[in-house]
Amino acid sequence: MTEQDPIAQTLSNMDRGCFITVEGIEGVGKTTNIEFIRQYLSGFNIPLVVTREPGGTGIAERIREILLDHDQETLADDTELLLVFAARAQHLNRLIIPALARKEWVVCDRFTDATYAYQGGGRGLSVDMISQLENSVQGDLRPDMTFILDVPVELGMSRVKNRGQLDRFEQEQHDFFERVRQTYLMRAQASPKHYRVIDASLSLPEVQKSLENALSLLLVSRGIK
Ligand code: Z5A
Repeated sequence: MTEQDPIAQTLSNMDRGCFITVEGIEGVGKTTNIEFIRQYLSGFNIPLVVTREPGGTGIAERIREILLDHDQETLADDTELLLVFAARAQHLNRLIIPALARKEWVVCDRFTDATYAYQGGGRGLSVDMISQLENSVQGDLRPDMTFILDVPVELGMSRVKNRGQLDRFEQEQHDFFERVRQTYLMRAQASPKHYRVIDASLSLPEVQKSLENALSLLLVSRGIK
C-alpha cells in the first residue's frame, strides 16, 4: 500500500468489512478452526473471503513456494523478511483491500503478527525494521481481531509430526518455536483489545466454543447480532 493508493488512503476511515487473522505456532489447528469460523460467520450471511499468508493470490503463492521450499542456495534472513512483505503487498492490494472496501469480511490464516513472531522472535531480526515495513506496506490497516491459538510447542509439533517432508520452517528446532510462541503471547498481552488468546490444547469442541464466544461479541459490537 502506498500513500498514492486511493483505496488504501480511505480504507482506515471508511465503513469497511471486518479483518480477522488467525495465528499460532505450527499444529495449533489454524486450518481446522478457520473452517469453523467460516461456517459460523456464514450462518449470519456475512460475505466472507478466507485467505492465507504467505499467499492468497497467484503471485503471492509463488513467493510462498520460495519461502517454504528447500533450495540448494540458503535463503538469507533479510531476503526471507522482504519476501514475506512482498507477498503481503500483493495480497493486500489485489485481494484483502478490495474485499474490505466491498464491505466483505476477510479471515486470513496468518498475517503480520507471524512476521513479528517468526522473523522477529524466531530469527531475531530487528523489530524496528519489521515495524517500518509494516507501516510502509499496510499504512494504517491492522486486523480488527487476531485469534492466537496457543499450545505448548511439544503439543503443536506432535500434532503435525506424521506429515511427509517438512518445509523450511517446520525443520526449525524447539527453541525457535518457543521464541515464536512467546512473541505471540507478548503481543497479545500488549494489546488485549485486538487479540484473543485461545487455549488450543483443549479438545476441538472446547476450542470452538471459545472462538464462538469471541466471534459472538464481535458480531454484537458490529451490530450484526
Ligand atoms: N511465516 C513466516 O515466517 N512469516 C510470516 O509473516 C508468515 C508466515 C505470514 C507457513 O505457514 C509458514 O510461513 C509458517 C510460518 C511462516 N511456518 N511454520 N511453521 P502455514 O500456516 O501455512 O503452516 P503451518 O503453521 O505449518 O500450519 P499447519 O501446519 O497447517 O497447522 P495448523 O493449520 O495450525 O493446524 P491444522 O492442520 O488445523 O491441525 C493440525 C492437526 O491437529 C490436525 O490433524 C488437526 O486435526 C489436529 N488438531 C487441531 N486442533 C486440535 C485439537 N484442539 N485437539 C486435537 N487435535 C487437533
